[in-house]
Parts: sequence; structure tokens; C-alpha cells
Amino acid sequence: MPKNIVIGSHVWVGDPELVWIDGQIINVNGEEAEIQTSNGKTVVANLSKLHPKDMEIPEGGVDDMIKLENLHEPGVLHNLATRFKINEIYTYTGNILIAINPFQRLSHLYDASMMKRYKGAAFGELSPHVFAIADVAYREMINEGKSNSILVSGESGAGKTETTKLLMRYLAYLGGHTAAEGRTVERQVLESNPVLEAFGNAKTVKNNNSSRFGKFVEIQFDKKGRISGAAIRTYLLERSRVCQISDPERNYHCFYLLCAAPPEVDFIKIKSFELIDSNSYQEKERYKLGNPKSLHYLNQSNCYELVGVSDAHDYLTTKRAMDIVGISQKEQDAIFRVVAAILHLGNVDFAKGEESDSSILKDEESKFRLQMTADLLMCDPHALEDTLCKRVMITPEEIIKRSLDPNGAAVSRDGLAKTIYSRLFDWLVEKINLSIGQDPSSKCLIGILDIYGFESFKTNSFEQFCINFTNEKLQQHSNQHVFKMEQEEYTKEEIDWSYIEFVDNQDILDLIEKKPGGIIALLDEACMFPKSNHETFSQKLYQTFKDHRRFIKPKLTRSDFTIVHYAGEVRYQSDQFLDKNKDYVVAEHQNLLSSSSCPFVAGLFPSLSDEGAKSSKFSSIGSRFKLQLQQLMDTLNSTEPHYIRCVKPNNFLKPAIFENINVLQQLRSGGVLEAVRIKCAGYPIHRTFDDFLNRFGSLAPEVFEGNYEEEVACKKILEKMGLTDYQIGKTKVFLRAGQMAELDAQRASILGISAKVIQKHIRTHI
Ligand code: AOV
Ligand code: MG
Repeated sequence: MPKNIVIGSHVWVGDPELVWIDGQIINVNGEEAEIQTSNGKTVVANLSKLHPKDMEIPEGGVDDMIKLENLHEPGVLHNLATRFKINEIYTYTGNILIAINPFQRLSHLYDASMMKRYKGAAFGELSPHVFAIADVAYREMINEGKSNSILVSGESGAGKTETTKLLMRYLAYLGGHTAAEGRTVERQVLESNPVLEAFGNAKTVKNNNSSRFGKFVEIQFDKKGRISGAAIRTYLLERSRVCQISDPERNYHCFYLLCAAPPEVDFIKIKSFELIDSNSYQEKERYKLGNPKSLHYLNQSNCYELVGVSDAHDYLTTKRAMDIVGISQKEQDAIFRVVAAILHLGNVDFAKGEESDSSILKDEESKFRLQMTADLLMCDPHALEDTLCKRVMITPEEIIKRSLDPNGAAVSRDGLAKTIYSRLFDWLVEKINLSIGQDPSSKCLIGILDIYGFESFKTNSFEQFCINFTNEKLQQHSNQHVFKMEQEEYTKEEIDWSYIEFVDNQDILDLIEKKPGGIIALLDEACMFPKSNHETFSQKLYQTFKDHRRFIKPKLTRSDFTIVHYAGEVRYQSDQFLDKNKDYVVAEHQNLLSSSSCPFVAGLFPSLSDEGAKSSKFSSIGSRFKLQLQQLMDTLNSTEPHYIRCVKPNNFLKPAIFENINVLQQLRSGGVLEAVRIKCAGYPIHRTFDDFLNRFGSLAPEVFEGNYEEEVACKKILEKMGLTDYQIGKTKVFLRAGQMAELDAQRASILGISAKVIQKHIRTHI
């Protein structure tokens, strides 16, 4: 039983609805306590399940969790809720910033005067803020000549991308070229956001502007601390969305932007089309897309418009941003032409052909759409039809052209659409990078990571597997860092730290990425072995990992598997793992498009060397992603990291609603509580000797008469109170979690008995 919990104590007790509720102990019976809760109920709970409640928290909460006397789950949660109520959305946990999405514009928080205030201000002096984190990163970079990074994490819709943009804006403010005009590097860096969002973001059930790719932006600085270059790296764009969406989600924004493009802009566009190639493209009207509701790639969902967003307006904003990042008018036209082609392609439908298992274009509409697709991509319509309906098979003996049935042809069509779209996205990223330019002489950079958070849905496929793998990697990185920081403080204070236990998630990482033998390696093997399918792959997993404590074979399944992630169990459906792991462009698709008479389209599909074209050698998305992640970790490891954890207060995407269960789940899975736990595993409470004596001198007033050194005085108080497991550093007292509360309880009881003595003492010490 915690010593400090007695009748009259204020405590937190578990509650089915609120998770934790506060109350006061009215009775203790052995191990059981009776508690009067603040919502008027009386509950009974085991003493070990209770947490002491901080009674000295200021009304608006504390701006750093470390200032809480009791660093536990309900305390952390309550502090965040208290602050959120008064629109204090930022709170520190040591040097981690927790940012709660306000779901409303808090303009005053981000205006020019705010940026000015945070510039150069000592960390912790002003209220917690993203600007403060960016400022620290910038100053550390300048002062120590070391690269820094800011890792923004959180679940979908928690505010990572918005936070990233604020960080970028603030860094542009600090490192901007005030005198320069027009296309400055920092403007280009900022304007890369709307471009990437138009092509890589979409409305999902979780977020109306959900990033469907991961992003690491590296901002380079010159010796004077001015932005001199930048590089954007992106990770794993969700390709399936191009062809498949479900209500009430949307496809990528750019499709709707194009459908809403104002006519006058079209006019300019069509004129410049003629500039590109007037022979092969005679079309003088719009793209003839028709109503978005008639387009297969859009009408799988009933959602076409977003509340409060004008696609027509965003179309213009995107074009303007493209201008700034250096995408020429011609290129812009080609880009939107390709976007239109994909939409047309989606409406090409197939029916059974005369021969068995063959297919033909279904109707006039399909013929028209195919023609439009070919026109826009500037390729031969017959060749296009052929590529969709037939597949060339290369066997050791011969080359056979095989017809595809209507279903196979539709799969081929969707494959083509996905390939074109992902190539287009990669082109944009590369173009932006080229245009902004890298500064090879830059020694220092600030990297900002905006990556997808941990995901667990009803069905989880390969995408979730990769996303959660990413989060395991980042979790390990952040745990190690928090742990290291604690150790450094202990070393500085010269206290022994060898007993901090720290649970690593290396075992999960091994399960996933170990080579040979990890899940990715086994998946690659399955992909290369022609007779494998998802069931044989899963059987192999069950066999290999039957004793792994992070792997579970769920009952009654032949192909699902569960991984016990640090943030919870996730059950994966393996049926599409093999397909989704295979990265190949069908040779016919490749040939068709590389011979397009539009240089832009042909450029998206550079001809492969003969060797590459012949061998349809499989390339693994999982393994490539793993490599990319490793490179990212290497980059991050060479920087000084800073962490921002974004939290989504509710699933309604509405302001002023704070759902305890929801938030707590995110704090757990986002590693915030793990950071707290690591702190608690050591000595989470650090107090300077002076602070400590001011607060607890009253427990042993006699030490003040002895004229002891501060250090000795602290020790005497601790000894008198019967505490043993504490540490005395060079300037601070280090206490275990709960010891502070214990001392406080003692202090409170003394205060009650002899307020006078304390009064006297306080007066002498303030
Ligand atoms: P995400 O990046 O974390 O999700 P976003 O940054 O897109 O989430 O935020 C979602 C929405 O929350 C935004 O579109 C804003 O409406 C609102 N929002 C977020 N932060 C703020 C803020 N500081 N002030 C005002 N509104 C905000 V995802 O990309 O889905 O994981 O893949
Ligand atoms: Mg995002």
C-alpha cells in the first residue's frame, strides 16, 4: 500500500467512462478503500489501484509535466485536460512538446508578434510552443554547429502536418533572406507544402486533409544561419487510393481540383497545350471529364466536396505554388493532363470477348474514355487497349501473348493508373528538390519529420504493417534518447544510474526486419517463390514465430497474424501482402508510356536497359522501405533530436471536446507515458537543494539551527523522514516517483499540527 494514501487523501481511481476520476478516501478496510468521487458516487477499490492526486496544481495546470508532484497517468491526463479547457494546447514533458489539436484557428498563437517573442527566448521562459522547439533547434544548430531534427508524431488527424508547417514557417522567419525578393529558397520550401498536399493528401475518415505519404524535410543553412537549400524525402505513398476509395473518403485532392478548375484557367491551359504539341493533341475543349459523379475513380464514394474548402480556389493556389517551386506552365499543363488521363482511364470498362477468357471494351463510353486517355497521354489508343486486355508471358521456351478476362483487364487498368500516379508524385518531389536546390557546402541542417502515426483499423494490410514498423523504429529512437538524456543528467550530477531499467522494443524490430528470418525477409521469399500464396506465407510465419512473444496466431484463421506492438496488438490480414510487396511495372505498360510523344509522360517512364526490361525481377517494397527507414534513422542519429507529440482530443474533429479514453490511448501509444515511465524508473523528481529546503525544511526545522551545508541539510531531512532510496547529486536532490508525495503528506500533517512552526520557518527562508 502506498504509504501516503490514508483516509482523507485525495486520489485518482479508475472509472469505466472517464478512465480516471478524482475523489477522497472516506474509509480504508485492509487493502480496500472506499472513495467518494467528485461526481458524487461512492466506489470501492484496491489500494494498489489508486494514485495520489496533486493538490498543489495551479488552476490552469502546469506547463511542464515534470512540475507535477505525482508523475502518473491520471496526473498527466488531468493536466492536459485542464490546460486544453483554456486553450493552452501546448504542454512540455521535459523537452518533449505535447500539442493538442484545437480544431479551431487560434491565430493569435502564430502571428508575427508571437514569432518575434519566441526568437531567442530561453527555453521554458515563455509558454510551451512549437516555435520554442524550433527556436531551440535553430540555436543549438548555430551555437554548436550540429544538425538538429524535429520529430513530429501522432495519430491521423492529430495535427502533424499543421505543426510541421508552423515549424517551417518559423524557421523560414529565422533563416530568411530579408532583402531578397521573389523565389527565395524559404518561399519555395514553404510553397512545396500546398503542391505535395494537392497530390499526396486526401480526405479520410480520420482527417479531411490526411497525408497519405511520409515526409522528411531537410532545411539546410549556411554559416550565417540563413536557409541555403532544402531536400524533401518522401516515404511510401498510398497507391491503392487512386483506384479504390470508400465512402465517405475521397481520392487525392488534385482530381477534384481539376474537375473544379475555373474555365478561364482552362483556356490558358488549352492554349499552352497547343504550344506543347499541336499535332498530336487537337483537343480544343476541356478535358471532357464530365461530371465527377460519372467518374469511376471518384464515384465510389459519395463525397465530392469538403466543407469550408473551395476546390476551384485551391486549384489556383496549387498552380501558384507550382509557379513558385519552379514548375513551368508547360509542366503544369502536362501534370494536369496526366491527372485527367487517369480519371478517364478509370472509366474504361471491359466485357467478355468472343474467345474464352478474353475481354473487349465494354461499350461506347469505354471506347470514348480509352480514346481520351490515349490522347491525353499521347500514346497509341490501339496499343493502349492491347496493353490493358492482353499480357505477354515470357517462359523459358517462348513468348506467349495471353488474353485477360474482363476482371484481369480491370486489374491491369488499375495497375496502370496507380503506376502513373505514383510516378507523377515522385516526379513532383524530384522537381521540387531540383528547383530548390541543395547547398553542398551546408554543414548544418534542421530536419523535420512528418510521418504517419501508429494505425490499427478493423482490417490492417501491408500499408499498416509498414506504418507501424516505422513507428516501432521511431519509438526505439525516442526511448533511447529520453533514456540517454536522463543518464546525462545523472552523470552530470555524479549519481549512480546503473539501475534504470529500460524495456527496449528491439524484439519487435527483430521480428519484423531481421535478416534472415524476419517477417519482411519471409515475405520477400514468398514473393519470389512462384507457388507461394498468402496462406503458405502465413503458415511459414506461424511456424517460424510460434514461440515469439510478440507474435500471435489468432484462433480460427489461416492467414491473419497479430503483432504485439509497443502501442498495442494489431491483427493483420495477409491476403494482399504478397501483391502489395511486389514492385514491378508491367513491361507492356512501361513500353507503351515510354514511347509517348509527350516528353513529360515519356519522362515518367524512362526506358529500362535491355537487361531490366527482360528480367521481370521482383523488387520488394518492404525491403526498400526498410532500407529507406534505416537511412532515415542514420540521418536522425547524426542529429540532435527534438520531439513533438500531436494529440487528437476527439474523433468528431471539433473544438473544445476532450475525450479521456481517446487521449490516454494516444499518450500510451505515442510513447509519452513510456517517456514518463523511463523517468519514473530512475529518479523522476529533481529539485535543487535550495528548492528542496524551502519546501521541506519544515519537516526538520532543527537542521536550520545546525548551520549545515545545504547538501547535508537535505540529507538530514530525508533521513529523518525514513526515506532511503534517494540520491544526492552535486546541486540537486533526486527522488523516486511517489517520494515527493510522501514528503508532502508528511508536510501537510505537520502543517495541520503546528502551523506556527512552519510559518516561522517559511518566513526565514523566503
Ligand atoms: P495529421 O497530419 O496529423 O494527420 P493535420 O495536421 O492534417 O493532421 O491536422 C488535421 C486538421 O486539424 C487540420 O486540417 C486542421 O483543421 C486541424 N489542426 C491541426 N493543427 C491545428 C492547429 N495548430 N490549429 C488549428 N487547427 C489545427 V495524417 O496526415 O491524417 O496522420 O496521415
Ligand atoms: Mg498529415
